[in-house]
Amino acid sequence: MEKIAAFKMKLKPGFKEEYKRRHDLIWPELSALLSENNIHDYSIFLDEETDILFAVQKISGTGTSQNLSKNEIVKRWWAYMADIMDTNEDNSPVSKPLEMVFHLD
Ligand code: RM4
Repeated sequence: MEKIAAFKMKLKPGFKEEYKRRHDLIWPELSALLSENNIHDYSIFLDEETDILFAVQKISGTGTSQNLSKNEIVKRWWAYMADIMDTNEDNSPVSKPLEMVFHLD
């Protein structure tokens, strides 16, 4: 059963262009991994006032993109992104799940 998941992350100040550049060049193996894990329609928005990144994605598997922390491709991607994002000890982005409060099909 497909559902919409959202979460927020935090960008380091001043890195909007670099963040976009890296994501425009997202690794094909990461794209493929997300698709294989039934994660689609994945968008990330930036609130420039707070540097908060708002991520939304459709999921129909067991979890979101943030639940793939055991995968080597994800670990490499997170390490690559760690210099421009707020991260945990393991380089994973600090991510907070967000509750859906409205949805209109
Ligand atoms: C984000 C963050 C997420 C990842 C996307 C592709 O900056 O690293 O965990 O799923 O990129």
